[in-house]
Amino acid sequence: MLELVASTATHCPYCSLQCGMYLIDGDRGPTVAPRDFPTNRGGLCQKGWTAASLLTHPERLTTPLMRDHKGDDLRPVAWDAALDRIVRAIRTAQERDGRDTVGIFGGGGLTNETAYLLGKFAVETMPPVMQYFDEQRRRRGNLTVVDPRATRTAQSASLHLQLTPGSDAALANGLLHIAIRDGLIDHDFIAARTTGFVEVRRVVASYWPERVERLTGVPAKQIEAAAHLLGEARTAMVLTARGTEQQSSGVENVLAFINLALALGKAGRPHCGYGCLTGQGNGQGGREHGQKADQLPGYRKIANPEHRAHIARVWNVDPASLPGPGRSAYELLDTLGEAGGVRALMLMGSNPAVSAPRVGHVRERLAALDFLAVADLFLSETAQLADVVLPSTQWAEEEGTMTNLEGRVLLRQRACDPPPGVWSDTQIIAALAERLGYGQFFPAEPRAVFEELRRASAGGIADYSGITYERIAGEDGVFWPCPNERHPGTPRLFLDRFATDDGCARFMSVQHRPSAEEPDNQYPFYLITGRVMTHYQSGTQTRRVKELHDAVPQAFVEIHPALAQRYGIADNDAVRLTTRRGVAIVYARLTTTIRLDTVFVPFHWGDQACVNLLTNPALDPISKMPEFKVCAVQMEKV
Ligand SMILES: Nc1nc2c(c(=O)[nH]1)N[C@H]1C(S)=C(S)[C@@H](COP(=O)(O)OP(=O)(O)OC[C@H]3O[C@@H](n4cnc5c(=O)[nH]c(N)nc54)[C@H](O)[C@@H]3O)O[C@H]1N2
Ligand SMILES: Nc1nc2c(c(=O)[nH]1)N[C@H]1C(S)=C(S)[C@@H](COP(=O)(O)OP(=O)(O)OC[C@H]3O[C@@H](n4cnc5c(=O)[nH]c(N)nc54)[C@H](O)[C@@H]3O)O[C@H]1N2
Ligand code: SF4
Ligand SMILES: [Mo]
Repeated sequence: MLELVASTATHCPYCSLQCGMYLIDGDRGPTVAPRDFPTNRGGLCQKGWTAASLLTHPERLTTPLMRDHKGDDLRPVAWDAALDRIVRAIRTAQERDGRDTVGIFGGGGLTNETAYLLGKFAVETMPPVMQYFDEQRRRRGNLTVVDPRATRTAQSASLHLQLTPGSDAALANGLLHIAIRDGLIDHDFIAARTTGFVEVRRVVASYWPERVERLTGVPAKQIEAAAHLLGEARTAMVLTARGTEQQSSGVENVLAFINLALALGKAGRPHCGYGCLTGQGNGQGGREHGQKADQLPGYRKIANPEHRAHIARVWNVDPASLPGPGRSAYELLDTLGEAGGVRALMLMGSNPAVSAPRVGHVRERLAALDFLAVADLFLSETAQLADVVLPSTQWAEEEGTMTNLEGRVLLRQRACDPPPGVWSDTQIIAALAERLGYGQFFPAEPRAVFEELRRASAGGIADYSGITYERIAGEDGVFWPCPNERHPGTPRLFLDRFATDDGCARFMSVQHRPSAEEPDNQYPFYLITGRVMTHYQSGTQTRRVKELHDAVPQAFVEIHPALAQRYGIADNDAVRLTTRRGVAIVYARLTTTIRLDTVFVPFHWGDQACVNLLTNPALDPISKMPEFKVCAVQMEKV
């Protein structure tokens, strides 16, 4: 039984808004109530409202599970047996093939304390440290939306540009072309605070409206209207989320939109700027403190000698013992089990058997590992493949901090006891470290971890050294950077200078290039992917909440009725979707809100309904973000 301390002020376990809520003790188990907090002002979405039901869910893992040999069933075992087995597997892989053969893969839902420890664990004893890419949606004000679908957001917008998938950079260049042509740009700002404009102006000169209309499918008149809406607004923000970024040209797409914001002088002052919205509960904090394979705590670079020396001092180790940059998420998954690649993998808070691109291949790679350990709340699709499964505490059962999409550091208080036999992620990491002989470096208490994180981040870009649990609780969160306890925190970055050596923002010229896979005779349509409101990520959690399951019980494909008719497909028909990677079966949902040349499938389901069986793992060359958003598909009625 759960023992609730009382009604406790906490935050939603899911997305990066980190809405404020209370967890309340009730006769029929725990429930939540909304709490006034700057990001949600007392509101919650349906996922937030139902979040407490997972704390007492009957399918919850409450004991470690293990299989002795591949092919055996998972059976309950004691913690000692499970942890010893993991440590043996790590030692075996490292002794035989070197330390690069052990991988760590974390998720963006973990607390700062867990992310920091996990990063240190891998940094210290095993590269490559990993983290999944993540971000978030929140768009307000006089709104222009760029999306191939007329989503609810798009329908509420003043202007919706329903572009061809993968044509974002062309659109941004076209908007800038018009802004220059019609005298909307801010010459003073460009001169005082940026470099590189001349080159970009030369490049966008060839993006005249009629050409951009051909490339993007957006009528030239609408592009002109959007340029004026943005250029004439007193203040404006340009925000991107996964639609623009999860493409093999994602970085260029984002740069093209940043060029636009800079040229209009809509950056480096209040209520203006470019923003990339992180998505997972702690997608922001995770990347600040060590989950990405090229980073160290405080947004430091693993390849920078000064940064390495600072972290090595805090950790009391030789800088040379810190690994070099690791592989990106998909590159790691793609080579699992190969000779010289990762042979033993520890996963915490991530479900790549559903969420990774080209998931059929990823499932094969996971199966090819010598050893896989997974720490999760439920027996996720990935946990089902593991040799050892460890049961972890949920949000309300462990103290810790999260950093939301604003860069505001929040405190998630412990509101109830975990079920007996369930350990927190920090306890698990500390216990493994102890068995590996590094116990003194890995505190299991979140507060002790946070104290060390403060010191490790000191002087970095994401400086947390002035932030304490008490301040966060007393001040509704504190914004980094916050270099000392008297510092108020920094809600706005870049007011005086940008984060470059000379303080000037850089224009970067970008050309449109097509997606890695464009439609052709065999695969005639664009397939785009994304989310629905009532489900979260790989669905491990939300598919188990009755209200959320009932709202959207299964995967579907949005098809324009005119297109569906030609394929003899009616609403709710089973549809077979095929790409060069694989086949998925989902149900038809006919809607006029989608383009005629495009179909859309959300990614929250596993098995044959998993859209990632279809997606293209083509990576952006710089960010290594997979092209989740665009590939070519054919379809037929089953
Ligand atoms: N309900 C719910 N909320 C969530 C999450 C969740 O799983 N469920 N996850 C959280 C996380 S981790 C993240 S990262 C965020 C993601 O937040 P968003 O990025 O807002 O969500 P997505 O649905 O992935 O993609 C957004 C839109 O991109 C569009 N799109 C597809 N192709 C293109 C293209 O070529 N160009 C453009 N411009 N748009 C395109 C899709 O039609 C889709 O509507 O959401 C966070 N919030
Ligand atoms: N086709 C397609 N694929 C996508 C995307 C897309 O738009 N389209 N979006 C991508 C994006 S933006 C993201 S962020 C990823 C998300 O991909 P993942 O991070 O793999 O998805 P999650 O469902 O968040 O996985 C979290 C797992 O950790 C468990 N968990 C939750 N909290 C905790 C905790 O505190 N401790 C532990 N140990 N476990 C916990 C959950 O039960 C769940 O099984 O998916 C990506 N994949
Ligand atoms: S899922 Fe996101 S928007 Fe919904 S309640 Fe939780 S934090 Fe708020
Ligand atoms: Mo994400």
